[in-house]
Amino acid sequence: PIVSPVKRQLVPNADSGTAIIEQKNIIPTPAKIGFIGLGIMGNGMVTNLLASGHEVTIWNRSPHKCKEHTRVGALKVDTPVQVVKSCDITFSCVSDPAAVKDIVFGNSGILEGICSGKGYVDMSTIDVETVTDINEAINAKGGRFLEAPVSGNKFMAETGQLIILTAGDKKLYKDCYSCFEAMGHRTVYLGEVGNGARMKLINSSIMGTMLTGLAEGLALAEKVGLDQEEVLQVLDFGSLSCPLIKDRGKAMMEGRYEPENLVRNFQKDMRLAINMGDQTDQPLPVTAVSNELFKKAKAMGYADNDVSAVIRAIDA
Ligand code: NA7
Repeated sequence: PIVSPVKRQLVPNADSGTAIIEQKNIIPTPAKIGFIGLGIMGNGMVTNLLASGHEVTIWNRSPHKCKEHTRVGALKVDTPVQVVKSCDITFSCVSDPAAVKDIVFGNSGILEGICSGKGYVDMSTIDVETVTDINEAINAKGGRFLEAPVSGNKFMAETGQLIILTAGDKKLYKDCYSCFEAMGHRTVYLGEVGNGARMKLINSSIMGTMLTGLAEGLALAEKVGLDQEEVLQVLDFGSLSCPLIKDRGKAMMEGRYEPENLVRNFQKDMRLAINMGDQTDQPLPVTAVSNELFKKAKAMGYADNDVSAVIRAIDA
């Protein structure tokens, strides 16, 4: 894959302890940028696009989420098609395949405005079939399409640290350079449409099994009378020292589930990864168990909590 070069100075972030904030020096593209979907991830992405000097037009299904951005210069419109009509490149980051289909194929959707010369970049985590259908529909109207799902969380979106997994129109990938620089730490180009979704779902299935393994270990530690904080310290001394174990482990231990990644979105990723395994006859027994635990956490009322709440499905 083509990977964006690391050419920025990295400095430790004193507030979070584990994270790193990049010193960026971005020259914003003069292209007009649109952004659809101001959820946890989209909100941080738009903040960084605006902060780096991009001209951004926004739409969100619930309009109140636009307020913060219009105050600092974003233009707000009333429908997805208005975003596409007034912009050269439109990004989206919404919940799931159904949401992406709504904004692309629905009334006043992206398809009504896309035409030759315009680009559409979807950053949601969806399945290969949906992303392929969208690519075909956009191309049939003369538009260009790039998928660009992201690996990361709320903090990484807010600090422009996302890992961006692109595939599709190569020229559009290049045209998005300053936008990806603003939103991400690394951008990877993976070739044909579908490879972004594939890479993202594999990434999610590995993270999901790590999260449920961590939750299980911490629950067991409590049962056998070990201090969970000491368990996390011991993990941090060795090869399991990483933000996922450190930060999510602390959240699990303290029972703080303020969303960095939502349980409902993450369970969707696990479900889509399992579908991909089904289609290729690849057994995914570990992902399947992990998916059941995220499903249980959802059923227990933790859908809108952070993924660390999956520990509730284990110690319940
Ligand atoms: P959130 O915080 O749940 O945000 C989801 C966004 O998707 C939010 O802007 C929603 O609008 C929007 N949405 C959901 N359904 C629709 C439909 N049907 N039509 C239009 N807009 C919709 O998720 P995250 O930001 O954490 O994650 C976004 C993606 O990145 C997801 O694929 C993750 O897996 C990775 P609302 O504000 O509710 O009106």
